Amino acid sequence: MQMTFRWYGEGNDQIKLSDIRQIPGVEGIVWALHDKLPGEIWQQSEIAAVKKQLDEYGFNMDVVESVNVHDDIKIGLPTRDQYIENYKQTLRNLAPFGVKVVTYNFMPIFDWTRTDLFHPVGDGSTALYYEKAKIQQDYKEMASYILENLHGLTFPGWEPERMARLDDLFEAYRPVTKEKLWENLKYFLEAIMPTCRETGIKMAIHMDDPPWDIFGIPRLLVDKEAIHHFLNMVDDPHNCLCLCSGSLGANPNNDVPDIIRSCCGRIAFAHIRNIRHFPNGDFSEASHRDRDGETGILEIMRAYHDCGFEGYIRPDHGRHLWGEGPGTCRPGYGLYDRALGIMYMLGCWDMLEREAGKI
Ligand SMILES: [Mn+2]
Repeated sequence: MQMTFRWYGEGNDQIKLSDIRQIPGVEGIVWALHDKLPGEIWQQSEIAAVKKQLDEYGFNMDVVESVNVHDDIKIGLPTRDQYIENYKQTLRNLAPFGVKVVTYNFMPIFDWTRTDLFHPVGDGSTALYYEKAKIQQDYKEMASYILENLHGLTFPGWEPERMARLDDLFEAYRPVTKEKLWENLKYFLEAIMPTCRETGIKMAIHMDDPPWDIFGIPRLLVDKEAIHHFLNMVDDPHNCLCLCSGSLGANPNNDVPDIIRSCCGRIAFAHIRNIRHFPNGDFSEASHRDRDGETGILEIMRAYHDCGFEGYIRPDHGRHLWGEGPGTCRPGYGLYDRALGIMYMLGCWDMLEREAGKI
């Protein structure tokens, strides 16, 4: 297991690399070129500039999150082939810098979706929150709420350019059934697998968040059955998962530790986060401590340890603590709760290692 921390880049994140350096156990930065639109080629000079920043603090840049997939690929338009060529070139440009895992998602139109980005948890902190009743209504209302609360920061999947043409996007996705979306994902992966074999880069698809259809648009990576369908559909060791415990855990029927045990060899990257469910179907993100939610963090850590997991792990969304809030931190990506999450996970891991006689 290698611990990492997501960082949004110089001038795009209030957290500094020097802050992250003080969190025990962090070996790598999960990074991206956040000013790139989906479909654009990442140039080596731009990648080199990030590498220089990370080198200064001794962090590796093994994991990219995300290289976003252009809508034309998801929709299956004839123009997709050019965007796939661009994607392959980006992989070729990343490989010489030591990049080993590229995370992406195949969610149509919306990336992760919440109705409240700073919802009171009850102890003075705030967290991301999903109010089920609100997602059945107007998608524009939800999108504009999220955009207003990003405080000028860019957020992958929520690019203002894309959000400005939501009606067009919904129209373009109208013919894309769930079956068609699976086909388009297969087409994309089969096209890029030779480049992955050539560069050694593993593609790690993020789970859909939340793991169910929203606003009538299909979502694919939602449960154990779908994950196995995905892995069998393109059965290549470079076709991997970014297994997000929080995304899957939003559906209380998903047994996340069981899912991990069933496909651990194909998990390249693990997002770990805890979810608290409410009886009406709402959910809130919680601290990483096992008992603060229902995702089963202790059993998740045990599952990874039992499987001899050698991939990358990072704390996923955290609460906003100690003065963090709108304007001072990215929703879900403050410093403190993610640092606490790392210490909790490393505590679990070290104990498992000790029990196994490894340390
Ligand atoms: Mn995640």
